[in-house]
Formats: sequence, structure tokens, C-alpha cells
Amino acid sequence: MPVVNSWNEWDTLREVVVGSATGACFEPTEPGNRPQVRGPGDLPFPTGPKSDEAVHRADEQLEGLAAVLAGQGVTVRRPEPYDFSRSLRTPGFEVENQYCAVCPRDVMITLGNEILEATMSRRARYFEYEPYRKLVYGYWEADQRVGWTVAPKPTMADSMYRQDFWEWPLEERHARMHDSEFCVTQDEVVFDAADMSRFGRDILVQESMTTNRAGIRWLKRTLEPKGFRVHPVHFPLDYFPSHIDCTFVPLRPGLILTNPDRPIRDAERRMFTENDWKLVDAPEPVLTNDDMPPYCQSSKWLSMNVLSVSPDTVICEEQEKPLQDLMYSLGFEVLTVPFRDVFEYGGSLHCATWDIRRDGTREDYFP
Ligand code: DAV
Repeated sequence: MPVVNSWNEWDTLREVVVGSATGACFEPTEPGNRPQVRGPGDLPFPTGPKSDEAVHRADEQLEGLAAVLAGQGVTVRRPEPYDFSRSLRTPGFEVENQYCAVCPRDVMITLGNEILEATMSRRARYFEYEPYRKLVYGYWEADQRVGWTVAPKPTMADSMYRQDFWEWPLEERHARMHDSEFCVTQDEVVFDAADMSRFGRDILVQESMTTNRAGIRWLKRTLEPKGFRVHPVHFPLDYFPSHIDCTFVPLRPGLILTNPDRPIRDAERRMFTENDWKLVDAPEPVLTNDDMPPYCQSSKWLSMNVLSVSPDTVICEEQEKPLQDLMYSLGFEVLTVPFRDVFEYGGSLHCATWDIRRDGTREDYFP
């Protein structure tokens, strides 16, 4: 098997990259992002490096995940250290600091025997591929069957963003939502890797705040000649969509964990129902939106951001018991790890990983 080989989200995992909080900074306010402190009051969102204590707690939980994976026989790799406190100045923009290497899933994706680096959609994440480059070179040098594609970098200049997006009243948001217009315009190719979900030959791509239609066109034209089929998908009740892995999570052939607050468009559901796939809603998360860590910008649905170790074993956050019970009832073995201290870095178990190698090959699940 090539050293890079992963065609879906569930086949038996052999090698994975687990993110790291070392050097992490607060995400800066910029045209594509308006981070807010949760809870009462209107506290300004901090800038610059996260506290040593917050980094230490997150790194402990990331190491815990790495240890559980190693215990399952999975080879675990980690990103290179990177100084995220450095500001950036490019011809298109300036930003005061960068973000972190906690969520490789957002930037990097394995599509079969090929590694693809996303364009990204936010300034602070422009160079986020760098902590992974040493790994990429390692895989690329080790096996000539490994492909490596880097998507075109957008300018991330002011003209790439629709700055009034953040102030749209709810009604306008609702109307624009149906045209899939968010904070990024349609003029440049823009996508985050985490808006994709892999089903063998078929790849879903969510149109979102972090992936636009030009991005999806680029993915279609790049991937379809290689034998993939790219399907844009939409979840019309999610007004701030970003990344598909808290919304629509395949667990094994024929089974998808779905978000009860964010049903898929009817026309897009048919691809699954007509091929006898079962869509099962995740239970209400234990951690409510009000209890999320103050600097966390994600929703309570991080609960369903699970990582599959195989088609019958899944890793869940330790405290999400109702989800674990659902998994047992669906016939899964469930492993758990504490992970809440990672949430303020943008994700949970699926976000914080990037699969390099899983068993299996390219199947056609939607003939
Ligand atoms: O549902 O809040 C979180 C995505 C994390 N990368 C959500 C999406």
C-alpha cells in the first residue's frame, strides 16, 4: 500500500497526524472572522499568544488522543513547531498574528494517494500548511506513488470579503443563505479542507463561510479527471456554516451521523436515501452552547466531531455519554478521551487530526 492512502473517513486507520497547541495564538479579528468572547458582557477578544496554562492543558489532551491512537496500533505524527505570534504582511493584506496547528484537518486532506493543501479562507491561516511541510516532504520522498497538490493561494485582500456579512439582520441572512452568500465573495478560489468529506469516489464539499463556489469549481476540475466525483452540499438552517465535520459525519458504509439542527437540502439527501444509506441524528450534546469555553468559536455540535479508528470503532469525547450510547446501539466499539480543553482551538477529535493512511481502496458507494 502506498505510504499515503486514505479514501474515506472510516476505514481502518494506520497513520495519522495529531495537531499541537504549542505556540498557539488567539485568532485575530479580520474580514473573514469576528471572534467573540462567549458569555455575558462585551469583553474584547484577546490577541497574541494563548496563555502557557491553556496551551499546556490542550497539549495534554492532544497527547492523550495520540496515546489512545498509538494503543490501537496507529502510527502518530505531529506538526513541526511554528511561531504563530509573527505578524504577516503580503501584497494583499496584513495581520497581527497567526493562529495554531491544532486542526490539521482544516488545511490538509488526503484524497487517495494524494495530499492536497487547501487555499484557506482567513488571513491568519494563510501559511498554516507550514508546520506540516516537513511531513509532506517525508511522504513525498518516501514513495513516488504519493501525489502532492497545492491549491492556488487567494489574495485575501479586502476585495475577497463581503465585510457587511457580519451585520446582516437575520431576515437578510436567511434570504442570502439560500443563495449561499457568506463572508467570502465568488471572485477567487477559496476553500478549507475541512469542508470536504470523503466517500471513496465521491467527495462532498460544503458551500460555507470558508468555501465558495469558485473553490468548489476548482476542486471539481482538479479532481474529476482523476476519477473522483465532487458534490456540493448545503445545510440551509446553518447561518454560519464552516467545516462539514460537525454537521454530516459518515461512520461506515451506509451510515451517516447527522446534525438535527442542520438537515441537508432535500435534493442532496436523495443521493444517500436512494442508495440505502441511513442518516441518524446525533443526540443533544452534554456541553450546551452556554457551557462552551469562553474563547471557543465553535458550536456545541463539536460533540459529533468523532474520529473513526475503523468501520466499527470510534473515538468520542469523554463526557458526551448520550452520543456514546448511540454509538453502542449502532454496533460500534467506543473509545473515549477528554478533549474539552482543545475546543477553543477550533475543533474536536476529527478536526485535530489528518489521516495519512487507512486500509482500503477507492470504492463506489453510489453506483
Ligand atoms: O459546528 O461550530 C465547527 C468546525 C470546527 N472546525 C461548528 C463547526
